[in-house]
Amino acid sequence: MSTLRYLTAGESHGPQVTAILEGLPAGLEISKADIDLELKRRQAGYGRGGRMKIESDEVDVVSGLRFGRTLGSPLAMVVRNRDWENWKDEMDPYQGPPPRHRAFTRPRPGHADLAGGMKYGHEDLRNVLERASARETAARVAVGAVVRQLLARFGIDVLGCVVEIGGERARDGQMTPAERRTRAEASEVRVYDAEVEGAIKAKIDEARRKGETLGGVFEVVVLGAPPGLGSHVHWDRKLDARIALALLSIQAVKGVEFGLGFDCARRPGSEVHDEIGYDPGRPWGFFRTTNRGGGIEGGMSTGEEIVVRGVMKPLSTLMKPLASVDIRTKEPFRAQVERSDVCAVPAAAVVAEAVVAFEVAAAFVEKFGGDSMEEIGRNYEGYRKALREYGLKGA
Ligand code: EPS
Repeated sequence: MSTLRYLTAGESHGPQVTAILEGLPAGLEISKADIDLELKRRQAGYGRGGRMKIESDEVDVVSGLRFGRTLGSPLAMVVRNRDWENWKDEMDPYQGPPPRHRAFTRPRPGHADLAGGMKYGHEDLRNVLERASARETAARVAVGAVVRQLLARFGIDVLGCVVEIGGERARDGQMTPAERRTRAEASEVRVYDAEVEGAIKAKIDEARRKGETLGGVFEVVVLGAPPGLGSHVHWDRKLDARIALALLSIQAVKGVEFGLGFDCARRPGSEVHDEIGYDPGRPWGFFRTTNRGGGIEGGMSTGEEIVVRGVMKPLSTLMKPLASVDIRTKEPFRAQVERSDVCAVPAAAVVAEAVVAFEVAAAFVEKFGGDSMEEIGRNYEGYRKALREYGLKGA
């Protein structure tokens, strides 16, 4: 069984964020331009704050790649923080604190500040917030951009968009995934419903005026995944469980649902489960007549689209700060005001695409793994053939 895994490192105002992706097969063509495009998509979105005017993210692949192809060795990637220039003294790895240093001692309700301070014994909560920051997601998007290139070789595509911000919800319509993508990409809030886009932007403007922040819901759809990724045999091999973990690990994400999700609680079984059909003309022979389950049954992909949504809470850095306590003096204070975004749900949709792509790629490599792209290709072709034969049995 081959394993694809990654680690990220980096503080928000340190020199860089770093990702190491291990377990990639050799011979995968990687385009730097495609990684940079994903990084750029993550930076966009109406509602971002001043930081995104400073950063212009670009990847530097520093190991594992030669002449544009993976070697099979760990792929290390770096995204530099331009803002580091302004934080060199405050974030100096070797010496300090600098003379004008002021510790961050007023934790923001809803942020990692206080729980992290208590857990690690930090008296300057910057030691927590720097790593808790969603800046880290630049590294995850770089990883996602690489594995998407692997998935694309096997006809698997991942799309992310925003479905709701601040209570303004996109109407589903009957759009094809391609139409949705085109519209979401053209939208400043990554929403495919042009009418609701204006309402969302107005809500974000209003939140900014009021010193508020806004959350919302994003959706990720995986197209072209074969049946049988993940497994029913053990809890930590279930594809939906892994995707849920990945999405919940994105900063400020509070919930995840697949297909009908929480709406399953309000319907009888006959309106929840997807009936099964067979048509030798379909890619996998067997198919579901509906996709209420969101493309995963028993922890395994069914061959239908995988549809998952996540909810992001409003960011906890408020310009209209909530009540808190200074951790040194214990005096009640308004929480510390830090520069931040008003809404980052459009960015979260891009991060969600990346982490879902990673989980699907990890399950794919686990099932079809080999040391080279050719070997994975052979294994995948063998499985496709086996599925065709499975469908023809008894016919
Ligand atoms: C973030 C706070 C803001 C965001 C940041 C995440 O940064 P700063 O504190 O420097 O103003 O802009 O997001 C990014 C830097 C990014 O690349 O997405 C936070 O506290 O999570």
